[in-house]
Amino acid sequence: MSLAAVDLEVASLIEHERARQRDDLELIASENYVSAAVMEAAGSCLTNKYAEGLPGKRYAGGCEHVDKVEDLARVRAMQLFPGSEGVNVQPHSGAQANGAVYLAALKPGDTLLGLDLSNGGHLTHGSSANSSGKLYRAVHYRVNAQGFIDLDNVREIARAERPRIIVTGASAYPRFWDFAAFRAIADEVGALLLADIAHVAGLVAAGLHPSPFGHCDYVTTTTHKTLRGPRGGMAFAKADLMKGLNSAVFPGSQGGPLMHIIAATAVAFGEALRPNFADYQRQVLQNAQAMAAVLLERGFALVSGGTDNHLMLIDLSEKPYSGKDAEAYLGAAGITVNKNTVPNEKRSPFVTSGIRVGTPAMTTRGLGVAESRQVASWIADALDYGQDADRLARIRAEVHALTTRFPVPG
Ligand code: DSN
Repeated sequence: MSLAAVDLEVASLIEHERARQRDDLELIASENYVSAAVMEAAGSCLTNKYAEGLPGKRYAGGCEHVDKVEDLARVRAMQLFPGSEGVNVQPHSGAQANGAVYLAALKPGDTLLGLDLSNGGHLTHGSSANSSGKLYRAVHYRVNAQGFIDLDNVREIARAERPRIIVTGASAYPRFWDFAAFRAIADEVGALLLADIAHVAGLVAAGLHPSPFGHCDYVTTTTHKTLRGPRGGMAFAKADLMKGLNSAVFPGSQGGPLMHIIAATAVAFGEALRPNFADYQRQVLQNAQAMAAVLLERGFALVSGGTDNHLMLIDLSEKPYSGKDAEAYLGAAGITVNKNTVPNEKRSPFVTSGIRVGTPAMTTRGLGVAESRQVASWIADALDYGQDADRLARIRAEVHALTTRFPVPG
């Protein structure tokens, strides 16, 4: 029986969400649209299967097919990231992947050094609200006045605090990471080095962002952002650290892996290994450059003055409205973004003084540089005239006319 026949309430909510994703412009930097093939694998009968353990060493029978699926995902993951030495594709999310690395590498109370949350870091990089900040002694580095990672600041804190692990990577940082420089600091203080590349993994795979492999002891990522797979996570480690990492994932922190998601991940990685994936990532970057240029022309401040990657942070500190207001104005104009803290944030995380804008999803539906410039103009108009409901409605109609021309995959 179809979903609608069994449960009209849920079916109709899914239809509303499908329409929202189709009609509005998705600019949340951590989101993307998967292909129909990835969606099919994620919705497959593999959701029925328990497979605790690793391929060939399971705690349940009947794993002969899912073993091959997980092996495909692992092999393809390592092909996507040359220099990787081992991977576990079972973490249910990026947060789970980071938690497993910490479980493998740290003892409770050990010191972890990561990027400050309000400077673009992630909750799992030692926020006091997250287990990473409750179980471990978390200290943080910050960006400099220009909005760039301050390596002098990192070195100074590392020398003073002697962390057991240094965490690189971010949720809202628009510039490249210098993993070699972090390796030198980690070596100087005897720390392990983790790169959480959840945001930039697709760019790394395409060779458009420096790779952490060869520099870091551990690398974690989600699978659903620039990598364009199903919602999930994975964790890589140097060969001699893989056994500990595998035990930290299962039985350390998870039970049965989500085999339908691992199958969908294998499909997405197969897609990412095709040459047109690098073309897509190049377009993601060109679109981000085009949007940043228009926003700067229109007088908006961008954290660090621009972007090297798929996202930019509009700093609204000097504007008479907050990030929360801006998110609402843009939402009324059919453009979905998220409010975001900016360096030296004065407002609460629920209000903020910034918005984060990303190009992965809109690029997947085929928007190019000309459309990106148009979208940035709409953003500027919607922010400049946010109190004018008629104007926001007119922008929304134009947004919908554009999105009709660029269907979402699947
Ligand atoms: N929520 C993700 C993001 O938007 O970057 C990170 O967890």
